[in-house]
Amino acid sequence: MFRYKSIFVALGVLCLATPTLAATTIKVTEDGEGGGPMTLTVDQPTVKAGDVVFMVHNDAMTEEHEMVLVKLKASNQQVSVAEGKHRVDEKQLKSLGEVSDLKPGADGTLKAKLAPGSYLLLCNIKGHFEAGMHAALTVVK
Ligand SMILES: [Cu+2]
Repeated sequence: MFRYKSIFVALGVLCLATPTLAATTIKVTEDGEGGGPMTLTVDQPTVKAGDVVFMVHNDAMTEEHEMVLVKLKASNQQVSVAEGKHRVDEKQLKSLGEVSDLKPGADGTLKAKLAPGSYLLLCNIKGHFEAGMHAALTVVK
């Protein structure tokens, strides 16, 4: 009987440990100074559905950045800046969280549970989306 009990305990530990082990880490690098081109890049454009940790690094020298995670309705959904505002209207989008006010050289993390679909990462500080700060992320089963 003792042997069976040990197996059940071992299974229980495995089940508890699995979610942490399954989390996918996505490295996001942001760069660019005011008035120049800016970038937001991901180290993998396609990941499996489930727990994801975004590790965001601001590689700029003087510019503050942020990262907003948005779920798109479809892969071809057009996202653009509101006319005259130089920012994306976040009310029109489904935001799943963000890393905000990331100082030059700083790091931030965002955890999310992602279902299969199309996502967009963007920096919505005034003018930054237009300067190039957006990247697509595809989540598959
Ligand atoms: Cu930015």
